[in-house]
Amino acid sequence: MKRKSKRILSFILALCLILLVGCGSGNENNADNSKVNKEPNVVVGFSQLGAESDWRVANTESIKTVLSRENGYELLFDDGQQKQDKQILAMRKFIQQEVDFIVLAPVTETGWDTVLTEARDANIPVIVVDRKVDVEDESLYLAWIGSDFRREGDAACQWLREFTLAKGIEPEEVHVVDIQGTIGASAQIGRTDAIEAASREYGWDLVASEPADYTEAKGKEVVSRLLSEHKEINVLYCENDNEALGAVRAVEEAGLTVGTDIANGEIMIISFDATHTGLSMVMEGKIALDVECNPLQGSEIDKIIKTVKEGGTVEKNTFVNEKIFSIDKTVTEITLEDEKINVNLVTNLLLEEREY
Ligand code: GYE
Repeated sequence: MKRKSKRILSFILALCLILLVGCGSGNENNADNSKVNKEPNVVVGFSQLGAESDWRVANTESIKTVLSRENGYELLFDDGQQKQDKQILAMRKFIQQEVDFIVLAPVTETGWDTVLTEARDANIPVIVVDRKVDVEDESLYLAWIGSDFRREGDAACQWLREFTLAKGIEPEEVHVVDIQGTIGASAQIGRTDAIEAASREYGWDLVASEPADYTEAKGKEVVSRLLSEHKEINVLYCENDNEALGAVRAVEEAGLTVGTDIANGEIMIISFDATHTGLSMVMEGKIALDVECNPLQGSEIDKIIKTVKEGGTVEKNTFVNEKIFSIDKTVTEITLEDEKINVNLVTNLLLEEREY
């Protein structure tokens, strides 16, 4: 009897042991699985050109959010502080670290051939975002995602032409200044080309063109000086919202008024980006027209990386879809033939209706 109960006891103990071991190994497996899931399988080096504007901050945020650890990425981020040398150094570091992909948001278009060749020799595909690179051999980068900056500029000029014609303002009464972005950046080249071409074609007086590096501080400084030098200025074509913000401050500090009555001394502000601050200024009546520039490029980068990982081929150029927002509530869609993305930053924002 005693022996029998001992046997039963050892049987129960053995069963418990098996169950415990079983549960234990099960737990371990679960722990391992969750660890595996969190382990990044794609390492991306991202050389962002800087943090000069609200647009740029939104662009960085979009890329960081999508290329996250939860989504299987390890993102190595470097801020180039608007200096090409710094960006090249960062790219060389990424190459040494043997990252799987490099994402490059280049400060200017030229000067990338050597470092892109180094990346290609190391078999690291480079995805260019926002501004373009101007290289001899296009196979030096895998793909580009961004905006049609010339088209954005043309949309702004078209709006200004229609607006002034409707008001009965003669072309030679339009005295416009181009507050340019960073010289040599695609966004600057496209937007500047557009205002130069429109001024020639429509007969506007393009009083001056000066760069303000896409920043509010520089925008204010340049506009203050130009307003004191050229009393006839009545349109400020600012190549981004931060410059436009600086321009509004400069106009007001000079004792002048921003608005659309340019035949009677008001100064009209045209801008690009359509950030929240920019659109708020449209609603306040301080910016007459804001052309959207879409910074949300993270998910498109993710798609390209996934396609490559699955052995597929990717589009060389992907354009983002954009709109214009104006004081007269004209919301005109700029539809690009080969549009790939349709993420509009501000589609829900309703602009106040205004007479002009
Ligand atoms: O308009 C400006 C930023 O390259 C599109 O750069 C970008 C421009 C954008 O600093 O705000």
